Amino acid sequence: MRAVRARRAPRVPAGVPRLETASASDGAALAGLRVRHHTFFGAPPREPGGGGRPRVAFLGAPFDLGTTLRPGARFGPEAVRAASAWWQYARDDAAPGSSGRAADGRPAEGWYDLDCRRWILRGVSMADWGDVRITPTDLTANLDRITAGVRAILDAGSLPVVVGGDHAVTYPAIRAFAGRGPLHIVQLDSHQDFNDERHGVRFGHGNVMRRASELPFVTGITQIGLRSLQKYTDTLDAARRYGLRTVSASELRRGGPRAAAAAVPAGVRCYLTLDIDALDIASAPGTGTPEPGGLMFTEMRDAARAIARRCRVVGVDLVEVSPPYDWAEVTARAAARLLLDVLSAIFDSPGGPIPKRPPRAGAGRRR
Ligand SMILES: [Mn+2]
Repeated sequence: MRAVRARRAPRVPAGVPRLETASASDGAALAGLRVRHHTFFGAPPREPGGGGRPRVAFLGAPFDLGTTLRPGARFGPEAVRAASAWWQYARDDAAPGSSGRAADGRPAEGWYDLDCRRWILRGVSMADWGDVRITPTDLTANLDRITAGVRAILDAGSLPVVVGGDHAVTYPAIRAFAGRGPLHIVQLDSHQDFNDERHGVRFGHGNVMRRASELPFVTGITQIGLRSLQKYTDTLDAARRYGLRTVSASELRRGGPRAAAAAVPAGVRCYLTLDIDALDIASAPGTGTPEPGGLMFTEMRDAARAIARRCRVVGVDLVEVSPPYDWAEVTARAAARLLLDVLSAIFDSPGGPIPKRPPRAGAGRRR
């Protein structure tokens, strides 16, 4: 290896302008430079005033004050945004005005899925609504702002996709559906999150499904992928009394993802909450409370897809991605791809949540 010679200006390859000498004539070269701000899948940010009515609206909830033991999920939204850059909503070599962005009023390009052999999410416009502002120690205000954000998305007529944050963000998200009709909650998770209170805590990530079960418009809860060890008989009793529908990780593996999805009542209005720790600890190490014995990516994805086709999904969240425990973006990347696959099952299926434009030519319907 050659020694590096000091005190010599680096050689600039021919044709690359030095920035300090760039002039108007270098416009073409400068056009190749960009400051990159990640949004989910490179989708455009929310338009001022909330116009444009994208069919999917992503909302980051960088909140992890509900976490037991290992915090870090507050960094989840940014990590999933960065990982999602691999799957760009619009090609960045497209000419301005033909980028397929919702802001242009043009259809989204979608992606061709080589596994499914069809286009997915073609014409499904998306926007990144940014993150809910989270302030230290103020639990009530933080949860209220999450509710307000989801409510605003619903008022805009878009499908809210909340990216956490720990699982505590799900309760304020579900609360935003008050007054909009009955809701069945489907939870993919290794834990039940059904504790009433521990040490006086009622809104942590381990209480979230209990709080959801108390909402008058929540008609039932189905939990899929369970396998954690439960210590509290009062929680087990409460789960039985409430009538939680449960499919354990082993049951899913034995019966397959479609059979697991059949535990969900067909045709219900459904809020789908995806805890990334439903995946096995090896498939998703970057999470606060990982559990061995979990699902492979394809098992979680296929179960979520089957649920999305069986029900009318009106809200989605993906929680508990915790980048400090991740490596090689394994977890963040799995989370981002899971979102695309679930959204495809929602929007590329007959009877999606929001009235659709007619299917475009070439947009295959195979599944
Ligand atoms: Mn959970």
